[in-house]
Amino acid sequence: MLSPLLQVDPEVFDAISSEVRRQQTTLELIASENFVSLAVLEALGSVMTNKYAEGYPGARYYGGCEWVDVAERLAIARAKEVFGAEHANVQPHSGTQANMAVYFAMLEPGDTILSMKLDMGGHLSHGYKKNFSGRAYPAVFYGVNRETEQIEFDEVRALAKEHRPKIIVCGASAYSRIIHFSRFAEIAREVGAYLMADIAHVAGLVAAKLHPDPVPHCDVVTATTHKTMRGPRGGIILARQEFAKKVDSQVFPGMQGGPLMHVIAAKAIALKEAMAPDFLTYQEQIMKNARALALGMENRGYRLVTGGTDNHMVLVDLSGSGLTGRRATELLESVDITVNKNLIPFDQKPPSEASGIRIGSPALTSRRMREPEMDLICDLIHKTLTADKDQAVHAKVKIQVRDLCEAYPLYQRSYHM
Ligand code: DSN
Repeated sequence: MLSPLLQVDPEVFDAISSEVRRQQTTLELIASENFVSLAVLEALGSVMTNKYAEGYPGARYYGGCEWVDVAERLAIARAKEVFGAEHANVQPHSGTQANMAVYFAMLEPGDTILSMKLDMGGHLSHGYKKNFSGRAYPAVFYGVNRETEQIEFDEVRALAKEHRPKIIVCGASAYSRIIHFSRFAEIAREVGAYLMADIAHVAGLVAAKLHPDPVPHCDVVTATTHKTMRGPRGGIILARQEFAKKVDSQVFPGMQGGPLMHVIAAKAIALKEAMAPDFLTYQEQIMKNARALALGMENRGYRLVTGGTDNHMVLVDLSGSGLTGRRATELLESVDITVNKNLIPFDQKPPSEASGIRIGSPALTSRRMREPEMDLICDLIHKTLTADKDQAVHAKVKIQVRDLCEAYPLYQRSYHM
């Protein structure tokens, strides 16, 4: 039988089939990407997408919500259990929207945010001037120490004392070291600020207790479910009970209308998967693989920002290689290795060029690759970057990439694939 999608829309069918092939045949090293389980995929393609459910379980503005209520209640209960949180809201469509709801709940327009600078590892939604967060709220930024390239708590404290922010935001998108939530909490207490942790990147490591836990130290914690958590694309908010009502009312009706119930069902599944024993093994392997990537790149002569990694990502400084991050990304893409260009601390180059690349281990760990494969991948990266325009070398690397992808197959059982 022909797939309904193929019959209705061969162009989109073709785009999806080609994307499946791209994911199967490339080495995915983007630190924020992952491959969801077939169970999560099934929920994302389910009839729950048909349902309007504005409101919360048991208190909706539409009839017929009994089954979406089951899914949302499961997601909420599991989020609270996985992260040990007093309250969870699983409706934000993304991490940025989770952050927006928190700001709406805790700040008035004009209140100051203190957060990590975007070009030192922070995130757009932490007060960047072109993002809603920087337009609605004055933002002051801490960076990293020039020598250690790590967060400097004396700087955070001094800025907090000078600017008296209403909220301190900790958490990063391009930072390969531990975030010490307890130290941020001390400073927040000293200046009477709220503390929010955005653990979008390290949520899976936190859930597995391999990274310090923000929940006891923060008023509110936001996360995405699609990075190390290996769930559907989306956001969640964890909060102390005292902020529960405020947060909920700012997600809906404050910021969003109807929740994406198929995504919420998929979040429930991913959270159940996070409670299974092999999730811990998976997260441990993510960290081992990131350390293997760090070692592999260092052994081949590359400088790593901060000198290494404590989590799932490595920032590689390419300024000694004569390549920009953009050029390296293009070269690697030509041999089917996917990374992203990334600014390094105190970068002299603009973001469109950048002096570094960010590489991460979650996606390839989901394909069950381990340390020897990470070392081989570093070799392939090094060969590609040093061969520059040598087509013969690139062709050889491409074959090795294909062999590796075939040895660690992805999505072999789904009807689409
Ligand atoms: N775009 C994400 C990342 O790549 O880190 C953050 O939202």
